[in-house]
Amino acid sequence: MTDELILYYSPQSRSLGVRVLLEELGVPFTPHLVNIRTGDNLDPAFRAINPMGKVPAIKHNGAVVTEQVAIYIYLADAFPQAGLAPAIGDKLRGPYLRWLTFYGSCVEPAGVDRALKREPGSRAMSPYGEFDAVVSALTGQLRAGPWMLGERYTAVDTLYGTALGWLTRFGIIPKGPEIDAFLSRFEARPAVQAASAKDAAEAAAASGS
Ligand SMILES: N[C@@H](CCC(=O)N[C@@H](CS)C(=O)NCC(=O)O)C(=O)O
Repeated sequence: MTDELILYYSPQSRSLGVRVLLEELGVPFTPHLVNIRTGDNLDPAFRAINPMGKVPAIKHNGAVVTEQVAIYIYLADAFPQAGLAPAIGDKLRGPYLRWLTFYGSCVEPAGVDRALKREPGSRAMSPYGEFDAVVSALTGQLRAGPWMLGERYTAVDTLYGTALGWLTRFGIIPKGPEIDAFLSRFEARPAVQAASAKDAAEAAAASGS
């Protein structure tokens, strides 16, 4: 059976990371534009794919996967030949899942609270504890380098590379030597450059410029 893979995306959004991942995996896919700036994501047709009305989403051989972290885990496992997911039994599998999940359960909530100037509440009640602890955990993990899990580039790096790109660009997470060095390495990757160029071209086309 030939794989059928559809990426529901909007340019200049969290969809970019999944595009980079697909480029790294070398997997052909059909891009399906869901322009969040014109509200396509709230149409019933897209809500049938993702009731949350959020991109990115994928459909692979009929199975829908939503939520960035689930999409990264799913795709890197589905296309193992690229070596972006440590296999079950590999000693990196635990750290791999840990840092992927840490993004969704700690980094994004901390970043969004900070961007919206929302108080996180008490340390014990907040899912991420304290903003500074999140940044310091990340920085500590990047210190040894070159990648999040050390020598091996994995889907964790695709996630953090794209996310730290926008989180630092918007001044939400402060840059520092570790994050700077990581982003320079990440942005030099051919897959990142190719996916970013396509994303920029699609953003221009979607805005009619
Ligand atoms: N929890 C979702 C968040 C995705 C998300 O917030 N996507 C934004 C684009 S960056 C979106 O679809 N926004 C449009 C809207 O909610 O109207 C995930 O991790 O995939």
